[in-house]
Amino acid sequence: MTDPRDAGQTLTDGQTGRQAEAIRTTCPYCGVGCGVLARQTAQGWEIAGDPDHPANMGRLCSKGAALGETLGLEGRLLAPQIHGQEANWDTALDLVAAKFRAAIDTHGPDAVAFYVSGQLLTEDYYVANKLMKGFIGSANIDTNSRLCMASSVAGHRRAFGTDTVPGLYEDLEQADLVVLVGSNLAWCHPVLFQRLVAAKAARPALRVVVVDPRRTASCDLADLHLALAPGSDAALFNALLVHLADSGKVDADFINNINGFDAALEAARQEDSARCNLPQADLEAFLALWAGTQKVVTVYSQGINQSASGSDKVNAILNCHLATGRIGRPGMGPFSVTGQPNAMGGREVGGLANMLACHLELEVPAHRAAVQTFWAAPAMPETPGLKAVDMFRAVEAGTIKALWIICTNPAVSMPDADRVARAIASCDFVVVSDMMASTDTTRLAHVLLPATGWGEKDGTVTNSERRISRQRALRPAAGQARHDWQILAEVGRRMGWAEAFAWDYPAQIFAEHAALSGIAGALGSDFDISDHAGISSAGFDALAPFLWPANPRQRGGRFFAEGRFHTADGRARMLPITARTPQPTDAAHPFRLNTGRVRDHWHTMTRTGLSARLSQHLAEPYLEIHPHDAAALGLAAASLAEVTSPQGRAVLRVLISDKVAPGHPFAPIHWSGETAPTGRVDALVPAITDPVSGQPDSKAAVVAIAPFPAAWFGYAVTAQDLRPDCAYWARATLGHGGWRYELAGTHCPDDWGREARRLLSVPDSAAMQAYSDPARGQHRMVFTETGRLIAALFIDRQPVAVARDHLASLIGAEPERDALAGRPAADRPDPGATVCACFNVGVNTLARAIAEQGLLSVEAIGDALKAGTNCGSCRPEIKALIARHSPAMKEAAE
Ligand SMILES: Nc1nc2c(c(=O)[nH]1)N[C@H]1C(S)=C(S)[C@@H](COP(=O)(O)OP(=O)(O)OC[C@H]3O[C@@H](n4cnc5c(=O)[nH]c(N)nc54)[C@H](O)[C@@H]3O)O[C@H]1N2
Ligand SMILES: Nc1nc2c(c(=O)[nH]1)N[C@H]1C(S)=C(S)[C@@H](COP(=O)(O)OP(=O)(O)OC[C@H]3O[C@@H](n4cnc5c(=O)[nH]c(N)nc54)[C@H](O)[C@@H]3O)O[C@H]1N2
Ligand code: SF4
Ligand SMILES: [Mo]
Repeated sequence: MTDPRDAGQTLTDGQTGRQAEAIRTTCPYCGVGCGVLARQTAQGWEIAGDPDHPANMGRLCSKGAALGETLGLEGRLLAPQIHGQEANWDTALDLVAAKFRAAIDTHGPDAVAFYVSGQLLTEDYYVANKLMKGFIGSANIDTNSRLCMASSVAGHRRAFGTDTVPGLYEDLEQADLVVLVGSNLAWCHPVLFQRLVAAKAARPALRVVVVDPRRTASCDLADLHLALAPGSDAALFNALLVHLADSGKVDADFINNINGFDAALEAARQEDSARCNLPQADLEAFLALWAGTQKVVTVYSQGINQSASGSDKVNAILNCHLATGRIGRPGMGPFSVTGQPNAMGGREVGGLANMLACHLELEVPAHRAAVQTFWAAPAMPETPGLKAVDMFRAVEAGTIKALWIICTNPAVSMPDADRVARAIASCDFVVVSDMMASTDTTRLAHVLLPATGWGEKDGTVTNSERRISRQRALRPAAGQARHDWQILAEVGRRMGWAEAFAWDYPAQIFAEHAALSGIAGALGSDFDISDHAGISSAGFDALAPFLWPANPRQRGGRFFAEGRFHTADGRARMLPITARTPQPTDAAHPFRLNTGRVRDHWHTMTRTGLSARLSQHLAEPYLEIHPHDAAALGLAAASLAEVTSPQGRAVLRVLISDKVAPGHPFAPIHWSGETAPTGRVDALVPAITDPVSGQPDSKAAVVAIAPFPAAWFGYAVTAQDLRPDCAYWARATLGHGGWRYELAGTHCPDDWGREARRLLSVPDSAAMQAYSDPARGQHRMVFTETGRLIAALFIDRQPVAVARDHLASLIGAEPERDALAGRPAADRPDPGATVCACFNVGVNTLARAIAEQGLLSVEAIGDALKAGTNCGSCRPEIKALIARHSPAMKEAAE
């Protein structure tokens, strides 16, 4: 194999003239797909945005910028394990092949399943799909994209005949109106959001509307925020369709290319937009703006997809773009933004249980035959396999005898997660491939296989605008880790299919996929990258980012402007949509729980959780709840709430905020058994799915909320990696080998000194300094060994008030006199929770700068403190702080 480093271009450091080699690669987090330059320095990997990558043109968000902090070996799975014991690769792979073979021979091919991920590279994904669908002969391969993109895929296929995203990122910049529906672009696609921010700054006439029941950071840019009733989006877009028809905005020429216009309009007329619960003036403003603006892009994401009627919501949006012909032209179109770095690539290789490779259809005999011939496959399934929720139900029922989970953490991220974890635990044979040793899912595996991670892998990913970019290895594999495609191919060979799985390099897999796409293109598929069918290893190493399609008929560009679609008659389909109400709340479960993401964490935090910077923005699982609800429930700010649903239970920190509507609190999805065992929100979420797409409704669990009966609250710092034995704990890394813990318990011990040693596993040899005020329930204990602080625990009857970062900074240090005071000396003020993760600027630092130095604009703060000047994701929060802390604003409010 050629050395991947050969692909790195030599770049000159403009400032110093120093020559250093940077490797061009792609960020492994969100679907924006930013280009990254990684350069090795004496201090470690220096990460920068690639100025030549068309997705980001040099920008990175906080997560991308912190990639260098996640490249250590901490927590990595470095060797295969069988039943928890280290094993060699041959033994582990032989066992996997034998167990899958035995299950298939005894119970048939549908007795096995793969559950994979939109974070796999296209080459990994292609091999998994080929092994299951072509050789094992079952379609039981599904992916976490079922929880993410399935409704968009279903909506696209119903409307266009294929799963095609028609537009490009530059459409957001060229539009006169951008509508963000169920998308918190500011936090979840930050670089694309920053492109929109820049476009609006350059051209203030560009209008932005946010449609989200929650007032998110994305609303900072919005001219109009429609805080509609949860789940009512289809009614909104039905109202829009009626308004478009009644105001003469239907494109009479374009609808000649569409079937179903009349029925769609008729259904829309039956709708009552009152269910959106919007102020009439706002609703009318939105309808008029959308109707009156030719160049409109409607961006949508999980607020649409993750719903029991997500596919219908997607089609309600597509209907409006089709009826007006506002699709596939500059500045116009519906735009489903993908979540994971390779959600799009997974759709291309056919990773969903109801698809074949290259956008071909499993249930179309000619498509099946073409793929079977190309693969020389012994057996191809004729019917779709089990979709994620059904797959784990089959595992629970015992009909799946062998399960292989790759690059995803379903024990945390699936709805009804406790039940899913139990199902996995009950399965006869479970293989998990992950880069990390200890996750809620790896804990349940019989065989654990170490996978290479970002920085070690070579292959391609496709971003939200259909751009295929290379991920390139920066360094050798950690320990004995192997690439996912290699592991899968090894098992394929051991199951008897040596020839079909004989690749040596990822370039060969990419070339095979590209060749198959040419055959698919001839059958009418939109996904045709046959330009690259003959690519060499060197060509693959040097491959520059490109848009698909890439074939002699079409290279890049948009789809559908000419009104030709991939259906049998070439026409698009508009669907009659009837809005459906989400699962109703009831007296026992009167709240509807919304769930989603925070700015600086990625999913179950196995990687972003390694970065102290990223862990300081929001360090704990929380429940964002409206002041009226909090008052009615007797929930104090910063106390803990116990949230229960028919499925399970969670304990979350109370964050009182009018950004959420009464009755509709929000909780983030990122915490797991590793970081906060009672903070797993998917324990609460029911497995209700969209009947068309099979995507779960992750945003509308019905729950009850009550104050958690805490007898004490605690804050601890320790040098050890612990799982404290108490009713509530959540932890975050301090980066320098220490951890901070938030704790709570329901019973007070007699002796806090002894209890502190037990909770924090403090050795008897450690000396304790303590302060106690039993009347107020306050106890402070600081433990030292050879004069250095190894642990500290602060206890209070109320949520603990302490300078958290100050205490954290003392780990490993010689404790100063003020360690017990819980706050730093006056000359070293506490920076507070991180707001700007790029430059590590805390909330207290910002508040002081605003109040004392009178810095009253985001720009002034940037000049003084650098905060907000890199990725820009924290600018909305800085703006809010200015509003809260500036003396002028305070006066105005008084
Ligand atoms: N920081 C960060 N970024 C990420 C990720 C991450 O983990 N962290 N994950 C990536 C992945 S895989 C994905 S899929 C994307 C997801 O990106 P987004 O979809 O933007 O993120 P979410 O926070 O899941 O949900 C979006 C919004 O939907 C709203 N919503 C809830 N119910 C409704 C409703 O009924 N109607 C409407 N209109 N809105 C509703 C929520 O209030 C929320 O603000 O993010 C990607 N980017
Ligand atoms: N309630 C609720 N639930 C949700 C959502 C929601 O909004 N609300 N969102 C859903 C969505 S959109 C998504 S995408 C899912 C995400 O949920 P998951 O996919 O479960 O989350 P991750 O933490 O990204 O899991 C990826 C795993 O793969 C490992 N890994 C990383 N790189 C590699 C690699 O190269 N190879 C291998 N083999 N392993 C690797 C990581 O260590 C980690 O354990 O969550 C879903 N669940
Ligand atoms: S926006 Fe951030 S997380 Fe997404 S690809 Fe770019 S740098 Fe990575
Ligand atoms: Mo996702």
